[in-house]
Amino acid sequence: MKEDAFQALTVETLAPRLSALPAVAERVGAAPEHWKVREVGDGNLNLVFIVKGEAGSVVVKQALPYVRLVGDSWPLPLKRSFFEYHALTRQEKRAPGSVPAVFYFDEAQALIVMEYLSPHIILRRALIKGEQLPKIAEDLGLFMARTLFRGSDFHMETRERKADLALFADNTELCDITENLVFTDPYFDAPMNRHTPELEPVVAELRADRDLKVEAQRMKHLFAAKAETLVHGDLHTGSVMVTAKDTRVIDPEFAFYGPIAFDVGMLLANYWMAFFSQKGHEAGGSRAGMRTYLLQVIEETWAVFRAEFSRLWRTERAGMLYPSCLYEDQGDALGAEQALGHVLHEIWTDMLGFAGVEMHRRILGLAHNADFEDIEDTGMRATCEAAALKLGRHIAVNRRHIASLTEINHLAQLLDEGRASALMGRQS
Ligand code: SR1
Ligand code: MG
Repeated sequence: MKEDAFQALTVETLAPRLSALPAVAERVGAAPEHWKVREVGDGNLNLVFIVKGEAGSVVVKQALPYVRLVGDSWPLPLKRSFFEYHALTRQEKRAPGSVPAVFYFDEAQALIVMEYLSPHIILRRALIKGEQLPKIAEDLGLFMARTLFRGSDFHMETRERKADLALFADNTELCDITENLVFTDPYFDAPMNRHTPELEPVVAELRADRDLKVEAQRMKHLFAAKAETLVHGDLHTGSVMVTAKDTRVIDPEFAFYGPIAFDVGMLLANYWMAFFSQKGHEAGGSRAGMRTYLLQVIEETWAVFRAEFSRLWRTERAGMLYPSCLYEDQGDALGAEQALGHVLHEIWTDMLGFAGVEMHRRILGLAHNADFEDIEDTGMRATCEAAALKLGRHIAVNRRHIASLTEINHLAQLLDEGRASALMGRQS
């Protein structure tokens, strides 16, 4: 494809426009007249095509110059595709096999050709259906530990890391989306917000909650100022594709240098929301097993993340921070362990804050989750959402005083059973 002005692809134009690309033709087949093209994008921002031919299939993802969810009244730069491409290549290097293979990138057309994952489905969809994926806790715990540790000053050569930091610093518009939609809009009556009508009393209480609003802004402060590592930036269950045997992380267009805890908190928040939504998906039978499974996934994900992060700390700590010349080389391995304890503790407390605000923004803001949205009975939906809002408020405000996930999961169960309804506003 030539470097000409951007043109959005369509189902009709894709084959004629991409048939000359060896990266596509080699994998799909040389006869474009036999290609079958489907647009399957169900995210908020982009076009996604599956191109199937005699030889195989690929995915073609193209950014649009506006937010797809809202329309062309909200322009959004095409360069997010550039950041997605560069994040994918770094994630593949740092956590091999965890993202789709990239075959081709065209910056002017904001287009990435990548591996077609089959029979994978979006993790969020699997959890809504009640499927228990046996590998997600281990795979995503490892993915986060490896990408987040290896993109930081704990590991990278500082010159290379600063160059990368500068590269991703230009992803300003996508950061701006998160800064507003996640950390600010949910806490006042912002124009694009919406919520389930039956939630009104809970929403009013949250928006009047000074401790919560202060904590949400402290999380935003961290998000904006703690340029610690290359984060995925949008690691929810809609950004993961799964089978029982394989887990791949997709869609890192929000990647930038931010806090390690951000990805971890966002992912766990989406598991808690999946947990609270199960009650609304019980038409086909009880979801008790699914609830137990989701709480286990949360605990195991964090345990795997901690263990792998600690292993990398002990074996790959080659960056400028906490250098071994101060500890191991002087026979003070315990000093390095003490420092690791502090680093992990900070990730833990920050992770809880990010998880809390993520739960709020998916229920009160612009971009909602299918976990709750697919519950047609709005009374039931509001019951599920209210429990998630309360847990989110509790872990955000009290994050420095919470010792374990067991404690949080116990509270989640009480809230789900309607036995901790007076929680909000009573602790801070
Ligand atoms: C306007 S974009 C809304 C949301 O969709 C993306 O997936 C991000 O989560 C963003 O916050
Ligand atoms: Mg996305």
